[in-house]
Amino acid sequence: MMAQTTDNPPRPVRPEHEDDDGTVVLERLPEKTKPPQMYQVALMNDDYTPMEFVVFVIMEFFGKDRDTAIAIMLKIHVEGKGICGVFSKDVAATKVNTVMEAAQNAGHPLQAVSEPID
Ligand code: TYC
Repeated sequence: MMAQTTDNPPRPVRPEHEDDDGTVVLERLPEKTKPPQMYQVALMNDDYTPMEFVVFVIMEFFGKDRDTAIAIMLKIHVEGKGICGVFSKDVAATKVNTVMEAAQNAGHPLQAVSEPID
């Protein structure tokens, strides 16, 4: 059995009632497991990171083809921010770390953020 998480607390059990023959019946409501909270990873625009490095990051760490990566990079450049993918909390955090480490190693100020989505 999976461990209970705070996201999916035990569902209430209906008040017990007695059957016709006096048997006590405890009826559990059907389990409804909510899907996990998902996180979008976005890159932020800055004035210094080369466009080609951003394209490389989006292709390498988010699995996008070159045309898609260019489109996302240009959206970030124009609008200030762009979503590169949607992941579970842990995977999103790892993506952010991976991008930030690659940027730092290359000497660029590129920033990545993870944000919960609806
Ligand atoms: N604005 C940067 C430039 O003109 C390019 C850039 C795009 C930087 C996207 C960061 O997330 C970014 N070189």
